[in-house]
Amino acid sequence: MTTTQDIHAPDFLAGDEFSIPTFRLLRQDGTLFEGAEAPTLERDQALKIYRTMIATRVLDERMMAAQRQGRLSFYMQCTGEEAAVIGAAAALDDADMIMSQYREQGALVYRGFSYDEFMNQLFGNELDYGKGRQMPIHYGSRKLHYMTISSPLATQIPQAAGYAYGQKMAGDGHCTLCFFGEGAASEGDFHAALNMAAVHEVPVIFFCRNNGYAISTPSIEQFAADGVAPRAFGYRMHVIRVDGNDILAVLSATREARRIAVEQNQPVLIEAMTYRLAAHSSSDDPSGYRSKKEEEAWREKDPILRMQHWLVAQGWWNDDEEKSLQESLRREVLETMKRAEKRPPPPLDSLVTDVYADVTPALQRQLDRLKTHIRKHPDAYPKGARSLDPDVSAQDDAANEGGA
Ligand SMILES: Cc1ncc(C[n+]2csc(CCOP(=O)(O)OP(=O)(O)O)c2C)c(N)n1
Ligand SMILES: [Mg+2]
Repeated sequence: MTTTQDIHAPDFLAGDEFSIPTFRLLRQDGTLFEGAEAPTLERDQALKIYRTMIATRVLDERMMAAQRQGRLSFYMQCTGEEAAVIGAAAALDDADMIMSQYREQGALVYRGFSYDEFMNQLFGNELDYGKGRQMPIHYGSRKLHYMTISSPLATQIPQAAGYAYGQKMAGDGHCTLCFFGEGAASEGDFHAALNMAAVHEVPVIFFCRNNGYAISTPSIEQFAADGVAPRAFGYRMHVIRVDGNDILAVLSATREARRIAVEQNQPVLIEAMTYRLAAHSSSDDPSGYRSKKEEEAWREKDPILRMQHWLVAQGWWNDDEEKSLQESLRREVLETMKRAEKRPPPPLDSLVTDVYADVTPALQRQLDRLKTHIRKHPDAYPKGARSLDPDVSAQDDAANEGGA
């Protein structure tokens, strides 16, 4: 469909003719803006959201410290973006699909992914669902409808459009929420995905975390337009910009987006304005590309404190509860980490056993060569590595279980 309206002079429209407002409900002190109405939120769900925010931050702090101690090879924090991520997850049905980028572990915590499950993936031990084949932070859970993370940026965006098309065909009333950063939105895949979703009218929520940076590149160097939100018009899509540090606004906007997606089979774009308070990853040092002053200004807008102030004003939370929650979570992370570190890696054969229905001769040859190499240089491999013989590994398992 194109417009039929004619003009008879070269009257250009300028790209900056409209700017998109930001939807906000909560002030930093936990009070509502004048005229703002909090979304319906029962005490139990409010506390679940808040506990999830704290559990995510504690996990991030501890695992970053573990990386610095050399216990973990790599880590990425969600710090500062908890309201955007967890507010979005809390607006969904638990059976809706979530497709993430890599900084959205809070959504997994909200769905019930345990610290044990996080640690098994981070340490790539025998209980890791990915069998130790991926870098740390590539979580996923079939049970929790959370697609496994993949590193190449933006690949999840067209996949989300396709998955939501399947949901529409199945007619089961579910949608897909796809998280991505404003940096990933610079990939061609973003545009292909939005166009495909709009043309095929699929129930997908594209949730952009605009945290101001793609590693060291500030968003001002990424696009000239007013953020990512205006792009929705080009695809004829519903869109809203929301204060990503305001949990009530994120929850309310995402609930409404879900309603549009599921009831009208229409895609929606949400741009959540937020800030990555920590480094991009454990391999990054932000002091090279942004000022302490800028970071401090955003620390003042901490999304967790904003929700805490609101909860306290409701009479649903107090300092003692805060202290005991923080302490028990810290203890739990440390205990879980010790358990996961001690577990052996997956058996070496698992590298090839479920790639195809049967192990191909070429893969078998590679595995045999690898084993010969490891036998020749045993000192170059971790002491805790499994026996190279799967039968002996099975015996080890039985012995370990007996001794545990
Ligand atoms: C296709 C591709 N190009 C480059 C990279 C390297 N890379 C990893 S994260 C990242 C920045 C992404 O920024 P953004 O989408 O804004 O997410 P944020 O890290 O800010 O949450 C880049 C360039 C990659 N993983 N994949
Ligand atoms: Mg970013």
